[in-house]
Amino acid sequence: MKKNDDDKVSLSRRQLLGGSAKLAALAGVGSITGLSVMTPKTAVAASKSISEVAPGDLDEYYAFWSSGQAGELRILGMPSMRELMRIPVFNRCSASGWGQTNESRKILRDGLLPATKKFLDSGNRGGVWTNGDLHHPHMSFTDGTYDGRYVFVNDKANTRVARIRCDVMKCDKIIEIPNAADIHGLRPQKYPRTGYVFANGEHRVPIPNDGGILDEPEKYHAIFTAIDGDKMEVAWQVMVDGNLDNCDADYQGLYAFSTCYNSEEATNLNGMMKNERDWAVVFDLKAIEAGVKKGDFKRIQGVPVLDGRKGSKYTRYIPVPNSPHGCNTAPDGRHVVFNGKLSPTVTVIDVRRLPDLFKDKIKPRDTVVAEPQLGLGPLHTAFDGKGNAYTTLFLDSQVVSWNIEKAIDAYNGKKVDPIIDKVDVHYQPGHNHTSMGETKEADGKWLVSLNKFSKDRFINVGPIKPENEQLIDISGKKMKVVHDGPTYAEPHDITIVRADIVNPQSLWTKGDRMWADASAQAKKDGIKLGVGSKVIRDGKKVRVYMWSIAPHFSMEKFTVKQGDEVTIIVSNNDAIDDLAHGLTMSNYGIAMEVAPQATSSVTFTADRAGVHWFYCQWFCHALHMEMRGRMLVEPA
Ligand code: RUQ
Ligand code: CUA
Repeated sequence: MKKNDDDKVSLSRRQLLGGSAKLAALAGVGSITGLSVMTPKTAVAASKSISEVAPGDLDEYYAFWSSGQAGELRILGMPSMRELMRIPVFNRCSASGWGQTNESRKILRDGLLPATKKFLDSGNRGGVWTNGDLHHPHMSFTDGTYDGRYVFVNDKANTRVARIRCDVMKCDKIIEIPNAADIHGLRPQKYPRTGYVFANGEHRVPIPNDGGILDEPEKYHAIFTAIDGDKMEVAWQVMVDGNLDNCDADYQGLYAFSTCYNSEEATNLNGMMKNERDWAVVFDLKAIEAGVKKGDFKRIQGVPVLDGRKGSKYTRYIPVPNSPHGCNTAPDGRHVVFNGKLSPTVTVIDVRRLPDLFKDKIKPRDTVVAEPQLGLGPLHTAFDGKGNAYTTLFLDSQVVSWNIEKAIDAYNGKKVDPIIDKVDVHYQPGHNHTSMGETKEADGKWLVSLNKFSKDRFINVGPIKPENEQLIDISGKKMKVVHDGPTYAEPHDITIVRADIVNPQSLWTKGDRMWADASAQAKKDGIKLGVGSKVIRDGKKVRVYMWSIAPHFSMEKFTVKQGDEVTIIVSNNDAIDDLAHGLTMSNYGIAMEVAPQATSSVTFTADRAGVHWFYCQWFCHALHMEMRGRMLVEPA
């Protein structure tokens, strides 16, 4: 039996791969697997790892992993650090047909600005973007903690924000952000709920950016955007001074924060700024909402843009040492940490001082309650919910743990050292993240350091190396690196969510809005999806409706004419866990997944005459290989 044979092969492969750390840990086996670089000392450490999730056991956390320029979102299990799934978002995916199916193309295209659509329709660009740069995945919140509804992500490459539905783990909305350039920092509102998704336009650009301006920097602006996360529409924007980097929200629903770098460059030409420091910008959400209500904005490209530059009632600029990067709100609900990057310090403010700041009763620097010196290149800070913070030191290749209260005491002149521990990481960490760490339920169990370089930590795979995501046990006083995890280009940031919060479905729900267009068209064609099996000719357009039950397509063959625009709509009628089908049209460049109870469709021009086999490319049955049919394209 084919199925059994295949199972045997895949099992032994799986055993080999899954057990490779253990295998390598056994002296003498290293040479067989080619992992002879592993020293006995690390081998012992690996075999004792408390992060091991034994075969058949399940992880405690979902970790949503960005992939940078790869453009997708990934799900890893934690603490095993096993990669569980890839969710295509801004990329093209060969396996699932993301970027090619009608359903995904609608999502990739609908939220683009008219000018971008026009651009993508010209010059053989294919109508949708096929690349993206996904930095920051963050789950939606209710009442200060994750709620399992959505994960929001940014695209720095093409100025977009996307939303992933956690019920089916698919992207359902992508919008392009007008007026801003290159969305970087992204965080959801924590309280009362998401609510807003805050997004930073990193690069300053002329508004409007129509080619008429180059060397008039005073006409360049950076834009802070609040997106309505339910509707996936821009709610409002605020124009600020400086370049926006990262952002976060408070636990009270009153303020949002952004780090701002490059202030001198932003202002020296119009002579407004001689400050040696850059800023953290605080946004007063209630004042902004009132401003929007009152009409105190310019409508640019359809969205309200408020003026939040220096002196505005909507913002305050807190001077912090040059080029701050990460921006992290502590789970105590009071402290926000701005990470120095070029300065060895982080700056801590207390949000309870912000009302007085906005009333101008205190100066911006009076909101600062601590500024501990931690080491070289602090980029991002995570928290354990017990009053401690963990900051990555890019230049030192370390993570430093420190106590917030002690840092405050030291700032007030007490002779205390806030630093608890330092641990080497390999190498050059960017983001780090703790389990549940950006919520009020931070549990202080795990920390992941996302290191930009792996260098010698894995067997050499050529000039491009994986990153190294290291799992660190923070349950004790001393941090302990317990696992090295290679990941490909280039995870920036993660969100670690307790498994009980995330409850995806195993089957799609028939009639899901994902394929609403196909349902509507089927209705017009007098067909019920998953029931009808029919070829509809509509002038030069041909619609082929079929369904699948392992190991069959409901249609063994169909005929079209050369030059027809063919749409194939496949519904998977299997209602069994993990029983996905797909359709690949050979030698046509067409492939799509059809998950259990889902419908997928794809449209192409049948401009190549001949017999073309279509087959199912997701292993579904002992007779999976036989699951196929033929399309005849009659010559014109
Ligand atoms: S950034 S390495 Cu794109 Cu989040 Cu800091
Ligand atoms: Cu259906 Cu393979």
